[in-house]
Amino acid sequence: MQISKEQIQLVNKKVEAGHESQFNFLAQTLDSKGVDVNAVVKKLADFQVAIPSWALGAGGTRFGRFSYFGEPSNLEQKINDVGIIHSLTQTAGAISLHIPWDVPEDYNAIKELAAANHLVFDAVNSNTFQDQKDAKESYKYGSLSNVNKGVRDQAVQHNIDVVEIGEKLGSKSLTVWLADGSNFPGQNNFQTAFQYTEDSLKEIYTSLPEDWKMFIEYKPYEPNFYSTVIQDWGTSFMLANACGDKAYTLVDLGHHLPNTNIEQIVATLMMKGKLGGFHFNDSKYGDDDSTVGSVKPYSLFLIFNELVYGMKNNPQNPYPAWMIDASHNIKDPLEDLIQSLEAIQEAYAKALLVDQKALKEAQLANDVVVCQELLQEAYRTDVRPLLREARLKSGGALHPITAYRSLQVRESLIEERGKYAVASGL
Ligand code: PSV
Ligand code: MN
Ligand code: MN
Repeated sequence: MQISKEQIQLVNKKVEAGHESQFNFLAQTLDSKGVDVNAVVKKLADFQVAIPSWALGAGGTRFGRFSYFGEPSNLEQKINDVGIIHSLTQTAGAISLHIPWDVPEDYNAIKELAAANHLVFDAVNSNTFQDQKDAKESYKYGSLSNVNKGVRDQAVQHNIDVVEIGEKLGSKSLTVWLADGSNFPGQNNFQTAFQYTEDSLKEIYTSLPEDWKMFIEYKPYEPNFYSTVIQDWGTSFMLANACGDKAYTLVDLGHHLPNTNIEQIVATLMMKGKLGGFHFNDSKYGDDDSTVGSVKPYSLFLIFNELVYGMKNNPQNPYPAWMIDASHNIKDPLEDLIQSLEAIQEAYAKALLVDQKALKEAQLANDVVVCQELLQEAYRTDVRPLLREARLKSGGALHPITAYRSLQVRESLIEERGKYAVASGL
């Protein structure tokens, strides 16, 4: 199923007048504070976040999985789903594939389908955390860090194959997330595991095309529960530096121990020009993969405040690759992704409203109270009319969830695909 511009316009018509008065009121208020409202709306309209192919089906836990019905069961259907989200939000103009789950059969047909849905291919993700059918070696005891050279070689080759697949689709980056680690003290030699990982990553890096980037993701625990080889941003940063200029750290919001100051990590990485990629989600306990902004919206705002500062003041850092990396055990995955995009845009818009000049002055004067006031002034602004205006200007829906429901998208998908289709992936 596809949603046409006309269908969206029709749904928008009913709420357009209300939006106009809300937007005008906010625009006037912000204008009187010296905010360039048009510039903010343009930035919001330009901001695009990739959707991972594995987020389109209902997630699950090791205790079970509850289907949401009408889920995509092949790459074509996954692209169609992202196309639906993008037509409603105008914010999801890219899809991120996971190999081998998403290997295209017909590359040209897949590229055409993506283009018809106005999508590009974001980072390709390798998978050395699962054993593949007929694979010679097993990743039970690690992949790039494995003590067995045969296993390391297989994992390196897999990453090189993933890059080749990505090249055929027009991707420009490879994301490496390793499950490697140990479950019990004494199982691994930490130094050897680190050294093998560095050597393997360097080998992958050597066959990276000139205009590609490599993103190295970190995570403190799970699936291993005693140690993880790439456990934190410092480890990822060291490995990226060892590889070279095209290698970067990737921050996944869920991959931190509780109360870690993620905004400070973001600031440091950007200052060093090494923040390459970003995965959005939220968490209460660990890598919960909850909807971004659903648990700690103020933290998300503080992180965006550093991202906005870095994008303006750190030309040494490339424009980061944005992606949602969440799961939705009980929600309609497409509705959850729409909520995620809204939360991301909201935090971004609020961060754009921070009076950076006044903040600098207050910091120099050590006026702690004013510093806090300035951040909270921006955070407390209801910026949703700005998001709606950005969507309206780009042909999206003023209220994407309402539009999704009134256009009966899920019902059509169930009719098209059947109730019990199953997506490949996590
Ligand atoms: C596992 O924690 C994970 O969520 C990583 O964040 C990866 O990005 C993703 O799975 C897919 O491999
Ligand atoms: Mn991730
Ligand atoms: Mn994760």
